[in-house]
Formats: sequence, C-alpha cells, structure tokens
Amino acid sequence: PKTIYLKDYTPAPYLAKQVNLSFNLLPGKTIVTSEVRYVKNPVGVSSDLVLDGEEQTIVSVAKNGVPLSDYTVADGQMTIASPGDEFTLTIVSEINPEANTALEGLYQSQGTYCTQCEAEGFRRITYYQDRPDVLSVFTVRIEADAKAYPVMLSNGNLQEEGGLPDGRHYRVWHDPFPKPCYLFALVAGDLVRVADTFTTMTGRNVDLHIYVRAGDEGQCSHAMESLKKSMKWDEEVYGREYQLDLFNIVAVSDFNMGAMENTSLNVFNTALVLAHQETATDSDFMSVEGVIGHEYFHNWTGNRVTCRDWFQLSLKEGFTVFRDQEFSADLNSRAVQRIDDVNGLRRLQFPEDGSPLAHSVQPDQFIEISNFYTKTIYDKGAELIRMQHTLLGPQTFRKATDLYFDRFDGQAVTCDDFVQCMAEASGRDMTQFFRWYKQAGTPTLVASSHYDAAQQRYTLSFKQSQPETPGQTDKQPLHIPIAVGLLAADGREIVPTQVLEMTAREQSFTFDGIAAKPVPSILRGFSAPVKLETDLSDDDLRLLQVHDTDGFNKWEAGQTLALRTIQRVMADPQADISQFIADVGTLIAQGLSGQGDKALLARALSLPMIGVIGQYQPVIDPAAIDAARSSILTQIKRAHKDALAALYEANANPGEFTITPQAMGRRTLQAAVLEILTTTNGTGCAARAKAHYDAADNMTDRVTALSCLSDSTQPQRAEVFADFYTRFEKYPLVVDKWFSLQAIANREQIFDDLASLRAHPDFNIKNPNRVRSLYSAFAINNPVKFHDPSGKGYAFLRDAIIELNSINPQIAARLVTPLREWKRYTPALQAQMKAALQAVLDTPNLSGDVFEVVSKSLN
Ligand code: B3K
Ligand code: ZN
Repeated sequence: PKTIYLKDYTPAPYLAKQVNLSFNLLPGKTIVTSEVRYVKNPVGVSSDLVLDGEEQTIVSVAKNGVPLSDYTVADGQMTIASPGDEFTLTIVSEINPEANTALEGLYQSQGTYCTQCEAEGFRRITYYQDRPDVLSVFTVRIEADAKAYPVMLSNGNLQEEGGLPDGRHYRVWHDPFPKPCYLFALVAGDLVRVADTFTTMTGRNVDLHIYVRAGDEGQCSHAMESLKKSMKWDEEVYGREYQLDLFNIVAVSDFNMGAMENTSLNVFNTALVLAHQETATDSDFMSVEGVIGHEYFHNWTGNRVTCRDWFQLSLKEGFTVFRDQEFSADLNSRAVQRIDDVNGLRRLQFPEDGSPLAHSVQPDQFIEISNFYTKTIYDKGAELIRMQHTLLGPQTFRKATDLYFDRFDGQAVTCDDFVQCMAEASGRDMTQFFRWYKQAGTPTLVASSHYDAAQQRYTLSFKQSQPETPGQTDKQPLHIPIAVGLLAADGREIVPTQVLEMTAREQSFTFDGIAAKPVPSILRGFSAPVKLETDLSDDDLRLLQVHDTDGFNKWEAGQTLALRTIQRVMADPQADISQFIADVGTLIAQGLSGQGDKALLARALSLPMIGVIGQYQPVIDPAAIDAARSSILTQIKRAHKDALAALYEANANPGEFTITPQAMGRRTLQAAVLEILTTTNGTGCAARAKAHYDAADNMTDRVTALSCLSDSTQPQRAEVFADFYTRFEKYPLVVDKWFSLQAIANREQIFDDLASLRAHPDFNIKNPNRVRSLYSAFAINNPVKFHDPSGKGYAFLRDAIIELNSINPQIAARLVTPLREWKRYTPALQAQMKAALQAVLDTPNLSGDVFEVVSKSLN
C-alpha cells in the first residue's frame, strides 16, 4: 500500500469540460460508456492524462471517435501520454454490480441498483480522474428493464425519458452545476415515492421526493418534515437557498455509512430515514433529523463549495457537523444537544486522539482515505468551527461564511481558505488558531485561581499542554477560547459569560471589583475540546451543579462529582460517599417537585459511561470501573428506592405519543430512573422492567425495558426478548436492535449468546447494519465483556475482521476501532489486544484499508 502526502498535491493535468455517462443495466453485467471532453489544465504540471479505474473490464477506448490503443493500464491507473490540448475520450467498460460486496461504486441492495462514490468509488464505475478538484457538468443516461426498474434516478433534472424494445426503458438526467465525481449518483429499482414540496426564500418551488421500498412509505413523514426544516434553517441562519427544482432521497438497506450527500440525489441508509413510533426510538428520531439536516447542509458546505483534495475532508465534514449540531440545538434543547455531542466526543474522539491512530483535523498523509472518515475529522473538526464561531461571535461568523460562499462557490478549496475568510471578515490574525488543524492530540488545560481580598481582585490562571502523538513531538501552544462566568457563594451570577482568549502556554486573567471569593464556571458550553483540570472543591462543584446559568456546565459539575466519587470507590470500595448519594437524593426531589427540564435531569441522574470514565484513568480496567459504578448505582437505589419509584410513576406514559422535546424528556427521565431501579437485577427489577415493556406503546419504552433486562438472570428476560423478536421480525431495523440489545449484555453466558447470534438465520455478514448491530454493539457498548480477561471478546471481533476483509474492507477496517487503543489498558489486556491485532496483520491478502489501521495501531 502506498502513502499519499498533502505536500505532494499538484493540480490535475486535465480539466473535464463535460461528462456524458451511459449505463446499460443488464443481468450479470452493466455496460458503462463514458464520453468526456478533456482540456489541458493551464496550471497542470504534467501532460499525461492519468485516469483511475478499478474492478472493471475495458471494452474499448477511443479518442475523438477513433479507436485508441496507445495507453497503458497498471496499478489501477490508465495512462495516456500527451493526448493533446483538447479532445474527447470515450471509454466503454463492463462492471458487475451484483457481485460488488464492498458497497463502493455501483452495487445492488436488495435488487435496487445504487452508488456510493465518496471518496474513491467512482473509479469502480469508469476510468476518470477520481479526485475532488476535477469539477464537471454531468449528463447521465440510464437504461434498464422497465418492469424490474421502474424508477431510474441520477443527479439534477430529468431531461428525457422513453420506452425501448424488449421491455426496456431509459431516462436522461442532467445536472447543470459542475461537480466532482464523488457526488455522482445513480439509483434504479422498484421503489415507492413519498412526495412533498418546499417553497424557497425567493419563492421557487422545489419538489421533494423520498424513495423507499413498498411497505415503508408510512415511515417517511419525519424525514420529510426534517428535510423541510433543514431547507428553511439554512435559509434563515446562513442565507443559503437550494438551487435545483428537485431534491431526492433514496433509502437503501445496505450502506457502509449513514448517508451520502450526492447533489440532489441523497442516498441514505434506511436506518436514517425510516422512523415510526412503533419501530424507532426517540434517539432514532433525533438521528434522522440530524442526518437529514447534515446531508442537506452539504449542498452548500461540500457540494457548491467542495474540497481541493481529501486532506481537506474536514472542510466539509467538520463544518457540516457543526451546522447539523446547531440545527438540532435550535429545534430542540440546546443544553441537551451540547451534552450529548460532548459526551460523544469524549467517548469516541478523545480515545482516537490518544491512540496510535491519532491524526490532525487536516492530516498530512494517509494510505486509504476511507479510513479518515473519523471522529477527529468530523467531530473534532466541528469543534474547530465552533471555536471560530465563539471567537468571532455569531454576526461576524456569518459575515465570514457569506464571504466564504461568495468567494468559493463552484470551487474546490482548502481548510486554509476557510480560516482565511474568518480572518478577513473579522480582521483577526488566525495563524495561531490554524495550529488546531495541524496538531493532533487532546490538549490538557489546567486551571487554578487566586483571590486577593485586599485588592478585590480575582485571578484565573491557565496552563495548556499538548500530548505527543505519532509523528508530532514538538507542539506549539494553541489559541483557546475559554468561556468563563463567575458565581458568588450564594449562587448568584456576578460575572456573566465572557470569552477569555488564551494564546500562551501559561496565562492569567484578572477580574476586578470582586467583593468576595467567587466560584468560577470554566469552559462554559465546552468552549474548547480539551481535558480540563481545575482546583474546584466538591463544594464549589455542588454550587455550580445547582446554580450555574450555563446548562452544560451545570451538568458537567455533576459529572465531575460523579467521576471523583467513582475514583474514590475504585481506590477504596468502602469509601464513604454518603454526600454524593445525598446529592442524588436532592436531584430526585427536584424531579418530584416537577421543576426543571426532564431531559437534563435524566442526564444528571446518569453516571458517566465506562468509556468516558476510562478517559480519566491512567490505565483502563473496564471491570474495575464497572464494579465501582455498579456499587454506586446500588447505593443510590438502596438510599432512594421509594423516591425513585415515585419519580418513575410521576413520569408514566400519559398514553398519547408525541416526539416533542418535552415528551422525549419524560421518556428519557423515566428510563434513567428505571435503570437505577433495576440495577441489582433481582426478581423485583425484572418484574418492573417487564411491566414497563408490557405498558409500552412505542419503541423507546420497549428498548428501555429490554436494556434494563439484558443483564438479568430472571425468566422475564427470555420472555421479553422472544416477544420482541416475534413482534418485529419483519422489520430489519428492529431486528438490528434485537441483536444489539443482546450483544451488550454483561452476563456470564455472553460468549454463547454471541455465537448463537452469529449463527442466527437473520445474521448476514454482507449487511453493514447487521454487522454493526452485533459486532460494534458488542465491542463498543459492552466494555466489560469485550475486555473479558479470557480474550474471548477480542477473538470474536478478530474473526469478524478477518472474514470481512475480503467481503467489505471498509467495514472490516471500521471494526478494528476498539482495538486501536490497546496501549491504554492493563498489561494483561494489552497483550491480548495486541495478539488479536497481530493475528489480523498476519492474515494473507489483507486489504489496504485493514492493513493501514492494524499496522498503525501496532506501531
Ligand atoms: N460524506 C459522506 C461520507 C462518505 C464516506 C465514504 N467512505 C457522508 C457524510 O458525511 O455526510
Ligand atoms: Zn458529511
């Protein structure tokens, strides 16, 4: 495998002025004809035309209509030496979508043809300069059997359609906006359509179509509403209007990722389109809204303005994640959204940033770009945009994004170009800020304080440090926005939020006119992606937990107290934690009084997850963390059993299902309470959980009940899981949940369970959702059993990686994720994790995808 470097970037030798593609979809083979008008790029450095192409048989090549044999094909590239300044190249090739299990390029999902071209899938369709900086106008003709494939779609507008002999038909689509080939899409199948319209801010009508399999059309309304809300939000918040007359979404069951933003033809995993109260949880509803938004927002951040090369991936992904997070925050609860986003960052991105796979948001090198669709590129990337938003303020930030869109519409640009717009619009020097894009690793920020009573002066001092990461040892200080507020001892806010800008390794900030020693609320809203260490006392944290005006920090204070408590219990299982238990009682009492936001209370009542706690341990021992965590939960239950039961009753299902933030808050609060009430897994716990299941009129409540029963040894467990399967076996997305809820069980028989799930007739290694529902659910959400000292958990994952390596390399490489952080675990676990990685590395015919992540993990 070959490493590609950012520093080696050179402009494409040829520009593609126009692309005409023709697809003849036949059983067993698809014939692709591509006719491209090339012109020499005035800024190109080579005169050879080099086209990428894989997994296809060349039938013929012609230049200006004359057959051409003067070309070479080697290592996935066709080279035509000095073909001239302007010419038309026609290439006919044959591909086999039915046999494509990698789900990249053109493939079939349950008989529907669909495409996935980002990042480098287009080269599996035809020979082309498969790079994002080659933009062209595409015209696409599709021909297929009319009965089997009544729906045939591509990007842009329908230009022509008609019947053909032998029961075949064709359609021609034309997209007037130049685009890179990774945004090309084609769909052909027997699908049903749900239609609606949207009127844009300038009064244009856009047809909105969602295509799904027959029978699923009743589960599309939430996606459709989310799409309309997205279109409106982008107009209101960013002034961005949709440019075409049609916007299509197609849902397919076999998809490597969540969804894909192909211009005017988004292709989605069914999991992120279909949502109905009977089959989807509240968090599914939230994900559908967020991802529909995300893909729609790409229309401007990614499609209209795209990436120069794949090192710039975060230009579109970080920005678009920031946009979808803000969209969800505006539509729902801002504090809840922020808490969930930060929790995700800590649980999944922080470990990546501390692993041998740590990389910067604008990486310098990669082997396989598919491996760089990471939490760092997406979620840390979004934090980088958020910090710029914080530093500039909303108005100036909007000025900067206006400038960005005006300047770069129709172009392929870099992260540097984006930050330059921030600098120009604000008059700020963003040079130091740009280090955030280049330095990997999560910085640590240590805060300390001093109060000078005589001077009535309060001083906050900070020290920042950056960990060493692979290939990066000499790190420079970052420009860190630290949002701070000050509270008085009685809980009043005496200094409202202000953003301190830290630029040196060590820096102090003073506040004058402070009459008494205050309590600082530091890093409000999690204003920078750092690990914060403070000298706050437990009492200070308790004050913030009750009085902070910042919803995020209010929750954060409670989590820090919980973390400290867990650490105390880990050090001494008999430690006195009565104060903490009493504090939880206060929260429960607050809930009983009916005050406060239920969703926030639910999060306040939830102890940090094992994965988050691990981030604060020098050496991770999941079983030890779990033991401490369980002991605390048991003490909470024993101390507050009646109050918890009352809180559970007070939040019982009123019998009318809605998905408002209030209704979701009620359900999530009830779930958090039930989790504590059933933590000891006795007979009463099982009865409670079963009653919850029996009373459920929606999927959220059912999943809550199942997850409370999953560790149980009581007979209700089997009863409820069996009922669930029988009820929903016709719904693949629900069967996925059935797999996951068993895979996450922390119980003795888990390895037998996993083996039967793997052997279950509904398990299908070729379907990524099903693979994730078993393997990722187990490896990520069952930390105790995944890290079982026997090594059986690692072996289970290892075997799947090896099996998938030849079927679907992208999914195989993804599965390696939980093993990457092996160096952070106890020596005994480390050795086993390392052995599993080594066994994968020793497998013959390893794909580039798996080779890259495994070999780098072992470094
Ligand atoms: N841009 C796509 C991701 C494609 C991944 C290819 N391996 C989805 C998204 O981020 O919106
Ligand atoms: Zn994206």
